Amino acid sequence: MRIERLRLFEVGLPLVHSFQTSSHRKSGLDHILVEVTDTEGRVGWGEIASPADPYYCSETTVTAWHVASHYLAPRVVGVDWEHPDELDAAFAKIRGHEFAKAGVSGAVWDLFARAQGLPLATALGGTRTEVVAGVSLGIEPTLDALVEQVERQLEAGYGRVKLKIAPGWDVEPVRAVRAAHPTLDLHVDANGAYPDTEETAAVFAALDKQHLTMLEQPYAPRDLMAHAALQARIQTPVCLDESVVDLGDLRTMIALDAGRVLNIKVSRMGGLGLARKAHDMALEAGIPVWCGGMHEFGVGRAANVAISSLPGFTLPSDVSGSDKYYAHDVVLPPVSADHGVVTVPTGAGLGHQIDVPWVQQNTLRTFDTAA
Ligand code: OSB
Ligand code: MG
Repeated sequence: MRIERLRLFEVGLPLVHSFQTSSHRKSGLDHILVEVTDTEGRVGWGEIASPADPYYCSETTVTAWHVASHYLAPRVVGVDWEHPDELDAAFAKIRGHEFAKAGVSGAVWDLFARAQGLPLATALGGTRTEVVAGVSLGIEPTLDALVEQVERQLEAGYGRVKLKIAPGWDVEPVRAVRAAHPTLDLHVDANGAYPDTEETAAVFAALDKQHLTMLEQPYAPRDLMAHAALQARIQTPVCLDESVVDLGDLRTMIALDAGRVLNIKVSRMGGLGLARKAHDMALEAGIPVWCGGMHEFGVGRAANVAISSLPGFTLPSDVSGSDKYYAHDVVLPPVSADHGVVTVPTGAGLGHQIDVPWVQQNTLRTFDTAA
């Protein structure tokens, strides 16, 4: 196949409920949509879900735009290829910038699946027809507001809740939610906000008594040793997110027993093909995985649903319905969860149409290149 044209659209959408993590608060997001067109006029879409600021990872919307337009587009447009995995090899020459790579290769995967008339999930080797979704709740101003958010999500039918924690907002909120819901599938995510000290060890020892499904990314991303030492001390499985950006990191995690659960984010791993390889390696090592989210618009969200259909994704994924974050998403129909379950689409590619007028109406800038 050969791609003849690649376009980028930086699109801004407001969030229905502002979201606070250990590092910052957001009330709207700008993501970059990628459209590729092949020589036969077939189209594929991907999403670069990079945060605007370098707090989750070192990428930003600005660096992703730069890398996608200057370094990735020239490796895609006018090049003959048989399978999207070939792109990962071409992109490997560029260090890092996983979010930018994931968005561009995601568009190529969508095109590849559509060209074969296959759902993206099937093209990836997915076997599930349904994916169980969980919700991720940000830091709220008060304990009451948090407990109310949890109630609201349980009423919406979700069965797994993840709470963002940060120093000063950890044991108390978890105890409050746990007291209200003794059997809830509950887990916490620190986004690497804790220094590795005796004081924080006491926090994790207290959380270890709360029957959490997992404790996600307590320490700084590169500190695999601190995670391994913690995992040896607590019963709760440690889950790694920011620490694992390539297969080498995953190998280190397994060798050190630095965690017993893996959060696979398509964006963080550099794309669907690499996410699938991480899934295969984790499955082989007996590590259960789930798909994490980056508040994706519908394009990235549909790709997350597709990868979550692979057999090793045995834990609920962050693929809640579009409506949890956006009043009007960029895909039709929007991604929807029914009682916390998302049906894997059976249409070709992502299985959703792009709402092009809505994309254009919310576009902040574009880039266009042709062979
Ligand atoms: O660590 O999972 C994370 C959002 C921004 C940055 C980091 C994370 C998140 C989420 C999003 O938790 C969850 C979702 O998209 O549903
Ligand atoms: Mg996380």
